[in-house]
Formats: sequence, C-alpha cells, structure tokens
Amino acid sequence: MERTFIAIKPDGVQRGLVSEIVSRFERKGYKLVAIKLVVPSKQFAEKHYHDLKERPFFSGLCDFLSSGPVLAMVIKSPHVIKYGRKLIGATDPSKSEPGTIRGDLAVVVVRNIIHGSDGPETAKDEIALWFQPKELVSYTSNEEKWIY
Ligand code: RTP
Repeated sequence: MERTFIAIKPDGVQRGLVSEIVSRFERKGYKLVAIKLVVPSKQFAEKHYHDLKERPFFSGLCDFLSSGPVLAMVIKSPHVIKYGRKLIGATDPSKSEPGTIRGDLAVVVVRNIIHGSDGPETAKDEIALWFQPKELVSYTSNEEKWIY
C-alpha cells in the first residue's frame, strides 16, 4: 500500500475544480487519508519546491503557490504514486494527454493546477511537510475488497 501527496494549486482552487479533481481520484479507487485547505507562506512554498531552487522560475513558482488557498491531500492505494502522476498528466498541459487532469483542465505550464509527489521518498517528505501525523486518518472501507 502506498501513500502520495497531492496538492490542487491556487489556480485549480480558484477555478472551482476541487470537486472535479478529488472525484477523479475517488472514482479511480484511491482512498483519502487526509485533506485540508491551506494558504502556504512563501517560505513554506520554498521548502516544498526546494529541489527546484536553482531553476529560473523558482521564485515565481513559490509566489504562485503561496498566492491563495491550496487543497492539500494524501491518498493511498497500491501503485498510487506512479499511476497517480499518470492521471495528472505531463507537467506541461500543452503536452498532457486528453483524459488526464492537466490534459483536460489546464493549458499552460505555469497554471497546471495540480502537484503530485514524483517518488516514494518525495511522497514521504511532502506528506511530513504538509501534514502532522495525527491528521492522517486510518480507516478501512467495505469497498476496498472490490478494488484490490
Ligand atoms: P509538480 O511538482 O507541480 O507536480 O510538477 P512536476 O513534477 O510535473 O514538474 P517539476 O519539473 O517538478 O516542476 C514543478 C512545477 O514548476 C512549474 N514550472 N514552471 N515556468 C516554467 O517553465 C515552469 N516549468 C515548471 C510547474 O507548475 C510545475 O508543476
């Protein structure tokens, strides 16, 4: 069983896409472990994107992430890290396949509406950055035996 961190960025929240995006993960069979709306500080955004600090767009990206509410969530399922990113689609929405979240709902890379952890280590670090352990809810639903 894997857990991954997903964030709907300020553009996705402002455009009213929260329910559309969350429902795509729920319909797939992924289980919600934690979910909250937060406005991250720029310093927090810099921590989240620390791997990109040498990139020319780093400051603008952190300004954007901290510009409004972000829907932060943790979802769990077998294969959720890699396959969740497939559902999200390529970073640049002009190259994302139709049927993916970015392919269907976004147009340009700087407004690509969603983030998903890119590997097991990143998922662990990002979950720990955004959530306290007590915010991660553990439960079993009857539906699970019909999904995996
Ligand atoms: P994310 O972390 O948000 O899921 O995106 P990603 O792994 O698909 O892409 P990454 O290369 O880690 O880039 C992080 C975010 O930076 C923004 N970006 N802006 N101005 C630009 O050329 C540019 N390139 C990337 C995007 O918001 C991307 O999601």
